[in-house]
Amino acid sequence: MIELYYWTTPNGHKITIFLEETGLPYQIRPVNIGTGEQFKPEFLAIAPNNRIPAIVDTAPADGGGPLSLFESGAILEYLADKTGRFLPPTLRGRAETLQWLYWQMGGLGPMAGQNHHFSQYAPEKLPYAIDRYVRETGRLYGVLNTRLADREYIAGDYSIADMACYPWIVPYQRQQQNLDDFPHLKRWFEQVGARPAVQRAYALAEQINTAPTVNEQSRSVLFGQGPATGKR
Ligand SMILES: N[C@@H](CCC(=O)N[C@@H](CS)C(=O)NCC(=O)O)C(=O)O
Repeated sequence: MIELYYWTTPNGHKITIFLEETGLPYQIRPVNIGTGEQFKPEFLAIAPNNRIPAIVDTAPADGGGPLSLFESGAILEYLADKTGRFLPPTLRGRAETLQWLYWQMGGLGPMAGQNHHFSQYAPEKLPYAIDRYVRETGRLYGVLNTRLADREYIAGDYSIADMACYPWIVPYQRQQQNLDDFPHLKRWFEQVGARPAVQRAYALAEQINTAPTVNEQSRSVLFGQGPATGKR
């Protein structure tokens, strides 16, 4: 059984997509990051970075005790190894897939996240910051568009690289991007979005939370963090 510590955000959706695709049994443990549940000691014991997603695998392959993990890329890689799905077993296939997974983790996710922050949430509209992250998001969309020009999925067959990138393209309008400027990316986006497992993952999110996570109350919880945050 996989216990998934989850909230309804792009990094959370990556893991529900994987779990829905594979049918691996899982239970959701909602962590409302807007009300500060990411600072509860029991969550910090699993996820010391006070961020979702995190998992506990109650039956790891080595037969040992429960194994906990945070960081969505590490979780996807672990679950792919556990199930033997969505990460090719070959040396080159694995390297290529992980390369794009970490491109998402180090590039698309953080840059689109800053784009959301400065465009939507920052109390001051700072033109330099907005321009910087909207442009960088656009550059990364361009990289993905070029990559998808001559292939169906990001790295060989549909893989954890696609599952990591897709939820970060879903909010493309909030990121001030026009998918018509990226036709190969648009084709891939529609193809991935039509997968039944992806649709189940997003439908599940609607059952767990329909309110925006960032509002007046949650603003200080999410954006007021500093060195003392999460100290135990
Ligand atoms: N690199 C991390 C990022 C996780 C992350 O930023 N999670 C956000 C939601 S998408 C979160 O939990 N935020 C809570 C907070 O800011 O306190 C991962 O991919 O798992």
